[in-house]
Amino acid sequence: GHKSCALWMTGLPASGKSTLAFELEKELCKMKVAAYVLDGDNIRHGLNRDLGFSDKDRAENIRRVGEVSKLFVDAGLIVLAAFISPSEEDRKAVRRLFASGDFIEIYVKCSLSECERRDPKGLYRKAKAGEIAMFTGISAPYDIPKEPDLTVDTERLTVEESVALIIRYLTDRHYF
Ligand code: GGZ
Repeated sequence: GHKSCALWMTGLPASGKSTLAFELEKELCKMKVAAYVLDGDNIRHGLNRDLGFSDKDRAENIRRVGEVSKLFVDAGLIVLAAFISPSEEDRKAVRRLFASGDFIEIYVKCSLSECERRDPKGLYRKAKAGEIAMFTGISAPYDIPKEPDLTVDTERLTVEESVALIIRYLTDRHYF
């Protein structure tokens, strides 16, 4: 068996949140642990299709994802939530929904210059050309986590090393 929890990945666009979440999901699946990824792709096209990227809409996006994550945790899963979640205050509000130990904030750390260099979807380029307003890192803020439970530096670690770090964090604390 395993202890269910929400692994909340926060970081700049292109910092590696979704990549890490899906690799972790694969790894947990191999370990027979029920895990599920929530990210912008499956949430913003469905449940949150009414929301954009204003501060108010991001806050509501994060609030809803927090509530959904809590339901998944109640159902016994390990939830991998990969959202920029730029506001420290909004992340704290999500943490308060959970019992201590059920919410693990993971700062997916990567410098802005490296995120801009990766730019897998060309969004930084568009944001800098003024084609996307309120783009995190360019024209919208990102609060660096003050007290994350874990920091994963994707500029220094490979995906495999990052996944191993998170698995070890959970193993050390007896989640499985
Ligand atoms: C940030 C944006 C924006 C703006 C569209 N700012 O790399 P992606 O494309 O696939 O992932 C990003 C995703 C971010 O959604 P989140 O739900 O994680 O954001 S938040 O937690 O702040 O609510 C990006 C895309 O949406 N995208 N416009 N203006 N990211």
